[in-house]
Amino acid sequence: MAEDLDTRLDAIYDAVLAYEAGRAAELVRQETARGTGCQQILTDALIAAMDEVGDQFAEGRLFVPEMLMAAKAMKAGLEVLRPLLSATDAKPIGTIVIGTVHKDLHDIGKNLVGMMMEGGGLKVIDLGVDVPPDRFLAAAQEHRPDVIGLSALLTTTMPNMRKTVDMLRGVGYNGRIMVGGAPVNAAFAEAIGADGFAPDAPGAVKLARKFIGAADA
Ligand code: B12
Repeated sequence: MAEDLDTRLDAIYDAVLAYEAGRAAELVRQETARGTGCQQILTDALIAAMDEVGDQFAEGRLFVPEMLMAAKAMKAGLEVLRPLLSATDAKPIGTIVIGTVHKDLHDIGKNLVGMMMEGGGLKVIDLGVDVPPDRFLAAAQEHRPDVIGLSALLTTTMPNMRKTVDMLRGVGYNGRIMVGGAPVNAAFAEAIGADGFAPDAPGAVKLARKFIGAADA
């Protein structure tokens, strides 16, 4: 009953746009219990709602406080999906250090990438948001990760990706570096000397597994 599914996904979308975190979480819970896939809930409801919020913000129809409330509702839904996205019984095939670059506070996409990396068999060390280059460097030295993932959602913080890559390469970090976030693309990744870019969380996992040399990647 495709129509019913659409209606139910619309209800999750509406809950995020109404800033109702509890309702969003409960509807996501009901949807997973029905067996609907995480990707569909993410793409058609939760991420779609954040895109709408971004559009309304760009048009001046809502402001930062509303954007924050919608983000809280989205995060409540995402937390319900966390155990499903990060579940794995396998021993980790490698380690990724991930963080949002300096002066950037957006973490929903980075968190989603982290959850799916765990599900893809990687050990994840999450440095959080507003991470300056030297903290990435310290984490690289401490954890010796196979991959470092940098996230940025603002055009103004993209240069901090370059600074981070420069600092890591400057001290001879020779693992892989991948970048992502809405304003980032493959050409930018190449221009700053990163090893790769992925447009979304499943793509990020595929790329990390390829870097690590996993059999299926
Ligand atoms: C929610 C939100 C906020 C929240 C963030 C809350 C939080 N905890 O994250 C708050 C309210 C704090 C916020 C603040 C601001 N925001 Co804001 N925000 C958004 C919004 C609506 C949604 C972002 C989001 O979560 N999307 C959903 C996730 C799942 O998608 P994603 O982040 O893109 O991640 C996916 C991929 O990009 C990729 N990915 C992400 N990271 C990585 C990392 C790697 C390694 C890889 C491989 C892949 C990857 O995989 C993810 C999953 O598929 C966007 C609009 C938008 N459509 O993006 C604006 C947006 C990013 N914000 C914007 C702006 C302007 C701001 C502010 C400057 C507003 C202000 N005047 O204060 C501040 C900046 C604060 C700061 N210093 O960071 C602009 C940026 C414009 C630009 N070109 O730079 C946007 C685009 C809105 C707009 N249309 O104008 N924001």
